[in-house]
Amino acid sequence: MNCFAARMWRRNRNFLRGSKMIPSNNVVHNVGSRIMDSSFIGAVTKSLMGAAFTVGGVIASVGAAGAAEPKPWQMGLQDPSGSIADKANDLHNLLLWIITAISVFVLALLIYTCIRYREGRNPVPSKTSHHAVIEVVWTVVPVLILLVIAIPSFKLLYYMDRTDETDMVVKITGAQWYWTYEYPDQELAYDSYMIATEDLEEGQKRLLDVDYPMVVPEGTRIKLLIQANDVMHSFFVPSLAVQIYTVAGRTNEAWIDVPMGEKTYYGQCNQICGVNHSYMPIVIKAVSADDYKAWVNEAKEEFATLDRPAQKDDATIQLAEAE
Ligand SMILES: [Cu+2]
Repeated sequence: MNCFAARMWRRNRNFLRGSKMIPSNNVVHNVGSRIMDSSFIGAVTKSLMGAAFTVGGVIASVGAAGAAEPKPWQMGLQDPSGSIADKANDLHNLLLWIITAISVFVLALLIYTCIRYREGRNPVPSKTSHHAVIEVVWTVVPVLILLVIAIPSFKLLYYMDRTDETDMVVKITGAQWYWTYEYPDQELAYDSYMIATEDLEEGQKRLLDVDYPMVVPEGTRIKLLIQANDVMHSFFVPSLAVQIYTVAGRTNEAWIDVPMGEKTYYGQCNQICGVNHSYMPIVIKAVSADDYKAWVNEAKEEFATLDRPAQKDDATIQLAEAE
């Protein structure tokens, strides 16, 4: 608020007294802005609220999308896939309406005050500094708004936190600068690297496609055990609404609800992790149950399996040689 507007506010005899309107409204802005993006209404609201939308901008730029990948000039979130993403999308839409209404209300109030209480029309300023009713109103209304936001927000938080009803487990390790996927039940593990631009084949996406994607069966709830080999990374797949940090020496837990339908989900590391941070995309490929079984058999042959006797023997020989 500029000085002129502030002066005008102070002059208002009956309505806007003091400066308490600012902190109480800012609380609501900050809560809402965490989950905002720059969809159409968001873009309009964005122009009103400036920096409060930084998080939304990041979400939109990293992974805005049609099916399960970013598209040029995408404005909203990626289309949600699975129950978690559906619920997150609903919450986002609710917040978008609330924050838009608040922004429009504050802007209208500001314009009205600037015009109605300008110096020319209101030469003798009010010296009133308190008004009990308006102070109660601008405290209670934001509290009620926060309650309306908190209820669906906590519901989603607890829903996302529940990892006990999953069908399978994938262990994911972030490293500079690739991902390792491990299927403990299948005794299978392999690394997934981005395909360099010069090696791209027809139809492959630059900076997004990888040599070996994480393959999962469609219609499955998958528990993710996530850790890091070196620095912090973050496993982020927007259309499945999963984002979780990888931390060395600690295992984080999350789950994804992969819906029915063969589809490829694209994501990226979104924790600055070094010079090649932007070159460690994530690809989750959902395939039919039969294709998944076939893939597991092929992958077991192609990749190193855990507990390979040959590997242990090699290690023993190397150690013996070292001594
Ligand atoms: Cu990273």
